Amino acid sequence: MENRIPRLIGTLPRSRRGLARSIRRQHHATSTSNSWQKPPAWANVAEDEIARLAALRRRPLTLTDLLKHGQPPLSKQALLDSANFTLSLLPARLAYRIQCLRNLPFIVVSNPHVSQIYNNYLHSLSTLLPYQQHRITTLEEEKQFAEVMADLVQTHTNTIPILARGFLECRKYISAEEVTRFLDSHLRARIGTRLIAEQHLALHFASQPISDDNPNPPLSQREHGPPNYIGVIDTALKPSQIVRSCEHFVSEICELKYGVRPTLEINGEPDATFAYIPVHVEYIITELLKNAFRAVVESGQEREPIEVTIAAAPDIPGNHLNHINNIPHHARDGDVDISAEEEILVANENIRLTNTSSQSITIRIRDRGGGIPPEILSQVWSYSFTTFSEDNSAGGYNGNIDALNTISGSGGNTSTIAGLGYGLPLSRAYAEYFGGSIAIQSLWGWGTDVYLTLSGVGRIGE
Ligand code: ADP
Ligand code: K
Ligand code: MG
Repeated sequence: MENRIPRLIGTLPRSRRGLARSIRRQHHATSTSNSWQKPPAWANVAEDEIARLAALRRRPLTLTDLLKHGQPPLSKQALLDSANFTLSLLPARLAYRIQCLRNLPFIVVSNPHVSQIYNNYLHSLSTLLPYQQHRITTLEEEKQFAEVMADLVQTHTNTIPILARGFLECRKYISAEEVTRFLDSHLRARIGTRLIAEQHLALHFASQPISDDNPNPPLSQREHGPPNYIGVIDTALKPSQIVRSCEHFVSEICELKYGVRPTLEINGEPDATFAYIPVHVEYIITELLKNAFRAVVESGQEREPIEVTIAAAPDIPGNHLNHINNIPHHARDGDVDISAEEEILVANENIRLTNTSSQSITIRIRDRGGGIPPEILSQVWSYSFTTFSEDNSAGGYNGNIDALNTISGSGGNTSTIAGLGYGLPLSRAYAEYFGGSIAIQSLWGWGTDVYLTLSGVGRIGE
């Protein structure tokens, strides 16, 4: 699911898939040489350059940032602006991540899996540095830059299972709290960095009719990518549709594990739509459904349907103020170093650009799986805390080797029902990234309600 390049390709019109494939082939060729033991030559980025870049000010990413270059009709200038904007953000973010990884205890950074991630960051930074010297001014340069973005996205695809394995192996040397603190900022920062790269890649694919001879092709010549999309953002995302496709996927792995398929009912407003990033919603809903399915089966209540209620916030004037109130005052992005006041200013800027159809959607997932024992409630948000184990022994901060061994090579342990302990904290990181939230209400002895609120971006300039 986190494997966004194949996903992006899946949503592209056929004519553009060839380019995507050639870009992928190219960076597969580069990433196979990636070995942690001996940092390859390209990973030599000068120390003082990393320090200089890491010290640069990083500001939070807003959906406005993502949308501003991508609105149809896409022109040559907008595409070049998007490339330069992307280039202005990424090196500082990567350099700061390199520093954060270095600040881990030495024995942890020396772990082969953690150092593999460290080297991936060095590699990505080194591929961007040549572009820092000058702006991207031609379509040829932009095309090369898009290849660098595809490489960056691909290189970092497996970060989560690799880091999970690394921290599992290092659990004697670093506390669960320290790991959670590191992962929370690292994975939140990763959400933003991937989005920046993927948004430009998506615009690159959507811009194919543009050429130097034809910098502003007439609308009739343009394909805008999948209908309703601006880059990676679906401006008419229907949560009920995503719930159904995630249900299908989770039912399969549930049946594989337990031999039963609980049912799921959707009520509320199944026709509601809003503007959001589909892959984020898919990740969150999959994790929440896995938890609900597991709970009903393990408590012997698999006949009790899981109830999903979709509620769109009413469109009343002034309602958009909710967006400001919803922004949590802690950084939603691990790479952001600004004050809460500034964050609100940025949120305001976001809202000015959106019209009144902007709204938030709350999805309640209600299961009859017995609830969460009060004594573990405070721990469920910690990375690697799980009560899942193949032999049903007591839970803890061990994560689960079995879960790791069956990782499908995508963004998390997507092919197993539970066990890595990353589902809830990572879902919350995704939800909070753009000012949403996840709250759990457990009715111990009966079941669990999970409230997922996502703040949409609305449609911009119809
Ligand atoms: P994992 O599913 O890998 O264990 P999560 O972060 O998704 O990791 O969940 C952590 C723990 O929270 C689970 O192991 C389980 O004990 C508890 N939990 C989460 N959702 C539910 C639910 N709907 N019902 C009962 N327990 C839950
Ligand atoms: K957890
Ligand atoms: Mg889970």
